Amino acid sequence: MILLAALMLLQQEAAPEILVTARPKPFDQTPATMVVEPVAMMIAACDADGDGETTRIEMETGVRRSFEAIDTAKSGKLRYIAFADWAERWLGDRNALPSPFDVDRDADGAVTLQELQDHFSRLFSRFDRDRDGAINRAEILTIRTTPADANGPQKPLAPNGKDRKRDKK
Ligand SMILES: [Ca+2]
Ligand SMILES: [Ca+2]
Ligand SMILES: [Ca+2]
Repeated sequence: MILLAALMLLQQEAAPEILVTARPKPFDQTPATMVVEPVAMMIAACDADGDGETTRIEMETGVRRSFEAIDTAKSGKLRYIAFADWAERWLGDRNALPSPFDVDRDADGAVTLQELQDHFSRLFSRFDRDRDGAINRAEILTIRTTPADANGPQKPLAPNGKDRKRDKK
């Protein structure tokens, strides 16, 4: 009996070695969050031929259509209230970026189609990372990598590890 008990004790002591081969907990990995900015969503929606990529021409056509849908009086400009209507319809929220102050380059209180096209042209250059003249879905994704330990996500890093402010304009 004593011998048997001693054997069982030995087996129990040996048991933890098996646990060493266990896979690490999933939460020890770093989760990535994929999001799309409102303007990027709009650019993707301008893909007219359905090939999953938006060319500059497709974007310009889509931006003009979006502008004309709000500028029903055909005045050629959107005052800031009308611009908020435009943002609500096409970006999903009246306060979604870009703000009218960013787009209205001559600060005359209204956004012309040309000012809007110029702004989207700058956005196009920013999103078209491989410079092939078209924006694919991978290029509009913003991937946020958040370091996490067993207690959950920690302080977030800059998206893609880059300084987004530098790429803004
Ligand atoms: Ca296309
Ligand atoms: Ca203006
Ligand atoms: Ca591209």
